[in-house]
Amino acid sequence: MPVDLYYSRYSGPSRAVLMTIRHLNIPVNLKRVHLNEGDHMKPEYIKMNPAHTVPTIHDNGFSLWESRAIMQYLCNQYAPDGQLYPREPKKRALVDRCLNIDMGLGPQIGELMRAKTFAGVDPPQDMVTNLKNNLKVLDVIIGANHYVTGDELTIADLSLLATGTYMDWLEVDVSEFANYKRWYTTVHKELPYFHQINTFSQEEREAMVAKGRAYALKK
Ligand SMILES: N[C@@H](CCC(=O)N[C@@H](CS)C(=O)NCC(=O)O)C(=O)O
Repeated sequence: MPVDLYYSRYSGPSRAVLMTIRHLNIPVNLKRVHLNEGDHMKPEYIKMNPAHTVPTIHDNGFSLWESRAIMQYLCNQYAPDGQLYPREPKKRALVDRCLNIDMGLGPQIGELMRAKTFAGVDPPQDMVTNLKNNLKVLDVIIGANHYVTGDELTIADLSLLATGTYMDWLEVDVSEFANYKRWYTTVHKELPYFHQINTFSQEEREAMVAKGRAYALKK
């Protein structure tokens, strides 16, 4: 039976899960959630996910939200011996560490997006500095690795790549993080599904921003 994925096309965490699904060739029913129209606040959605976030999956009677937990579950359930979420404890710990760092980036990106994109104001400098402090740590972790944690692609790459797409959108200058920049530039090109999932036309971006502003004003 296919996995139901409730997602928003613009949401980084949703895109990270979708990349995992595509990478593992898991049959999926895509269920689009329009955040700017309040789909996620409807009682039936909140019943499934009281945190009212995307992504959420429903797999054969089992509901789960939090993108990184979903990615870990999908690997455990559908590709337990695969390299995307290695079984070996130390390798897995390095993946988990990067997923946790990525989780810390989420709210920082969210704040920047609310200021820059939706409110149209310059974000306070400390917002940018906090984000850059995390990018600096990632830059050191990546070092000379090809992928974030070593020689193999893992869900840490997929999660961080989805987050990385916001850097361009929010005009965060990553040039001082040479390893991070090299990793992002090289690895996203290797994934055949990356562009279809993560690229938006200027028109799509503008429509999303306009709807986001209107929804924020209505609330
Ligand atoms: N840590 C969560 C974050 C999910 C999240 O905040 N998603 C946003 C879209 S990117 C959302 O659903 N916002 C609606 C809301 O919080 O009500 C995850 O990784 O799944």
